Amino acid sequence: MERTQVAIIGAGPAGLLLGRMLELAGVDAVILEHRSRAHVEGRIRAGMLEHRTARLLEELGLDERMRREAFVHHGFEMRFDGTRHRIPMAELTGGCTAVMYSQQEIVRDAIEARAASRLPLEFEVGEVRLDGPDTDHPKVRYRVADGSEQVLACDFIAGCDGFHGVSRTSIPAGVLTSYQRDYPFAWLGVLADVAPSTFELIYACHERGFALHSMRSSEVSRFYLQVPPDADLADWPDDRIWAELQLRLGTDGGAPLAEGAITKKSVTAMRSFVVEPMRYGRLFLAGDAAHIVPPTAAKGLNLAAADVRLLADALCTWYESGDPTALDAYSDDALRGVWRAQQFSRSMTSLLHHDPSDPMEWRLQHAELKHLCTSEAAMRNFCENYVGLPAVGRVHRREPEPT
Ligand code: FAS
Ligand code: PHB
Repeated sequence: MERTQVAIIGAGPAGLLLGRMLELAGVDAVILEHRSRAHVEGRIRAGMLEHRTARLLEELGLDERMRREAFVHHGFEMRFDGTRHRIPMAELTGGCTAVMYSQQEIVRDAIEARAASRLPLEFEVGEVRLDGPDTDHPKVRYRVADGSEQVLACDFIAGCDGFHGVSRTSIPAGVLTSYQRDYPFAWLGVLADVAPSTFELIYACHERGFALHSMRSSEVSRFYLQVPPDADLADWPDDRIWAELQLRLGTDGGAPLAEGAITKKSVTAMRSFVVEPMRYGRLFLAGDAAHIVPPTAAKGLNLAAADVRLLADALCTWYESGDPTALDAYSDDALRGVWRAQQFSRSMTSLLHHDPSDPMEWRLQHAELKHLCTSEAAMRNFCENYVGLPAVGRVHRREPEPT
């Protein structure tokens, strides 16, 4: 039987950033991931970091490539009825910016850092099972490539294994309360080998549906189109995607989008989901394992980082002093930020997507959009939510060895 202090299930942003914070504090952890390294590093997901997430990557020493390659945005555009409106986000939030640096780059940087530190991160493990998460001596059982079973004894288990993971579903029925809302549309996400048409993001509210112009680098653009929840990629050939993007993101007299080869397309369902509490004994849930937000406001990855910053602070405090207060407060502290992000993500999703079955809602959305784009107070409130909450939780450092 192996032993560690914290067993981390999942090598997505939550698991990897938690592992890094525990490493800096001198707390032992093992990360168990059931997909391959290539699969984990190749997943196309989030693209925008809140101010606090970018600062956290700097504190963790994971910012070297981000500083070189990321775009720093001070504002974004709203488009509707053929008009365009720039929202000066940084000016309205005391200088908070958004950083365009994709999730897969963060995952790559964090995996490389863990390999450089020669710390345990096991890919392609199978049949992960949690043993006694509600006892003082939990274990994680899993199989390795040769089929043999391993048993990892630990003090704590961090369930960072996403929405479809094993951690949340290991908690007995009746312990958790879950909240879910499914939306009557999905996002068709597109990667294209073409330079972004604008430096900043463009959100478009159009009667044919929502569209977003984003980016991954100076040569790669990222787009999203609102599609029906059961959309089939076979119905979306490249020329139809470009035609829809040009229509929905177009403005009166504005230049068309630059087009290029589409290299990836996928459909993502839109849902809001939260479980309470985010803890069961010595099992702590973080990130998508505990909550899912519609991607409209780019909160998923940022919430995962906020959760594990709180959890790492609480775990390190317990190891340093035996004080369980922060561990006992983790779920409530994390859920405050989760519900704030859920409310804003729901609000931004409702504001920008079109439900043709509700003409009155469409009029109400336009009234809100016009107010948002003309009232400084409305813009300030929107931007305060968009840039995210201030960081909570301390990044602990290992005490230097006595000389
Ligand atoms: P993750 O799902 O990223 O990571 C969980 C990890 O656990 C995975 O590597 C998985 O393989 C592993 N795992 C699962 N079960 C396991 C088991 N039994 N044993 C061991 N390992 C296991 N967010 C945004 O902010 N903006 C976006 O544009 C955006 N787009 C998205 C598009 C898609 C298609 C999806 C699915 C999500 C998107 N998100 C977006 C949200 C996304 O970025 C998540 O919020 C983020 O990945 C959360 O990170 P984790 O909590 O680490 O979960
Ligand atoms: C993205 O680039 O993935 C992205 C950016 C901003 C959003 C949503 C998604 O609001």
